[in-house]
Amino acid sequence: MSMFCYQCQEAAGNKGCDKVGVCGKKEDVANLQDLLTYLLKGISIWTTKARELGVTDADADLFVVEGLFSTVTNVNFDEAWFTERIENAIKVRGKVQTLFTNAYKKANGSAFDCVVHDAATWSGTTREEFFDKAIEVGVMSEENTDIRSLKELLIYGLKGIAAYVDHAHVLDYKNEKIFAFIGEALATTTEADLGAGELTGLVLKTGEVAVDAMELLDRANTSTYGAQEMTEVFTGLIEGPGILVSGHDLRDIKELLVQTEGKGVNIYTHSEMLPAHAYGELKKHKHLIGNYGTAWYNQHKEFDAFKGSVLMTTNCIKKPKDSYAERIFTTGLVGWPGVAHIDNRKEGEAKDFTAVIEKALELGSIVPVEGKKLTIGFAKDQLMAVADKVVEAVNSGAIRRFVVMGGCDGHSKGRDYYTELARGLPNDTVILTAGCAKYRYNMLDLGEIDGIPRVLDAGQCNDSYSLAYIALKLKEAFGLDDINDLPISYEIAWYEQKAVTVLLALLHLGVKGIRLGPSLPAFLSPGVVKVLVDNFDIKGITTVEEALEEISAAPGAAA
Ligand code: FSO
Ligand code: SF4
Repeated sequence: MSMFCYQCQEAAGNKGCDKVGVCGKKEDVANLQDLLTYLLKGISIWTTKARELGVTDADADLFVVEGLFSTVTNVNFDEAWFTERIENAIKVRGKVQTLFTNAYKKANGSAFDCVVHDAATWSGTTREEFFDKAIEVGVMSEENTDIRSLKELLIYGLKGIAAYVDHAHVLDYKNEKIFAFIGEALATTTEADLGAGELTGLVLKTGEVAVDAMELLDRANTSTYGAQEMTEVFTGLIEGPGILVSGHDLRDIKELLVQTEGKGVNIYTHSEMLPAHAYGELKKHKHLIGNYGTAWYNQHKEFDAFKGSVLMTTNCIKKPKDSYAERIFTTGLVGWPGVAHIDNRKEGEAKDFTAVIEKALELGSIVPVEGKKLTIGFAKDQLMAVADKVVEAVNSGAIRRFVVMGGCDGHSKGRDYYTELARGLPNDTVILTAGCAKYRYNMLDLGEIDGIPRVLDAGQCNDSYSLAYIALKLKEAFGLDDINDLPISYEIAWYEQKAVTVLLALLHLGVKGIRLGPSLPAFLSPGVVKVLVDNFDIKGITTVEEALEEISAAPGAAA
């Protein structure tokens, strides 16, 4: 076996990719990602020890967060990038180690001489050394299947948290407690004889911290760009040069909007960038024209057909086709070998998107396409603004049940389930959604109930906080003691690790009976699945008919 990865829903054979990733991740990159993760654990051993003595290193904390985010599915495929990160990880780790040992000496009057885990000390310089070590420390190095499963579940939950924290950090919002938890959890995975009980506790705690991370990001986004408002978005293309922006980073699109002001270049959102249209500070730019395309997995077809520049701000990037390889750009932690990359911003400055803009101008007008209208903007603030109306509709029986259909989209044929489910849901149900999963049904024209759209779109997967927030507010409004007494069914579609984080957040909030699809994660061992079923009644999807029957038979609020 030359690599092993089973972190996403498209893992080969729903077991794991062991030659090349279904996502396009090559053996070398997969192994370097494993080694980077190992070194992030090593850095975390020292940052955690240093914290116990009251010493922190903000650069090291951010390095860990960025490192985790970079290994999320479909973020970065660049071997050179990971090689450099590994070299830097060794340097960062050395710096934190010194920070700790100095603090230790000061506190204790003697030098620190305890034995530490290999992750905290191992070093290498050559390509061979990196790959030999990567093979030794990869996912399969843990032999106990249940422990491996719990460790990976924990690490994937942390990867999602890291993505949220990194987005918030870009907007200058931070939370020391979250950094401390990420470090402590990563360091704990290196402990010998770590039991299933302790790991399960950490996994559940990850759900709690995930809620904090989502709250932090929500605060960062809404404080910077205003609360999301109900907004109609055009789904076509108009005459003139254009740039299509995908991914999740709002600061990137804001800076691009500012830099294209008055230049005759129109900006369009793709996939998870759709909610940008709902923020006052973004939608005020009149050349933010509309949303084009669907979810990430259709990008070959859609980027091919869109004849302007394309900017990927985060996941999910696929191997660019030759037809648009010269007009696609990456930025932030995203990378694909050979694709032009827009550098990070320098302290106090915006990123420089000149290359993306010049390419769009050089390409000239894109081909206009007719579009429809999508209504978005139902994150927590907009939902709270219509809360009275919603409660009234529930009390009158006009809305009988909500179905949370959040998460991701992907290639799997089984995802048609979500289209058919949405189409078949009774007319007195409302879908609450976030993430790119919505592209399976957001163009179905499902209508309204008393003026409330039947698809309430809270935004990106990163905005799932709004879904949890609304559930808790409804529980309060209806005077319920248990979140499971709410008239809500959960149909979560997962693909990558942020969805794992959202799932853990829902479990932390006490939500039971979640249906997870289109397949259960390959990284969950039968033993861990049993724990989830016994404690949280988690289930996989079966047929649309069965789900519809269950949802129709479930009690409404007025019952
Ligand atoms: Fe989708 Fe990709 Fe947002 Fe994910 S674009 S799949 S959960 O990275 O991030 O929902
Ligand atoms: Fe396979 Fe998914 Fe890992 Fe890519 S991220 S290598 S598709 S399991």
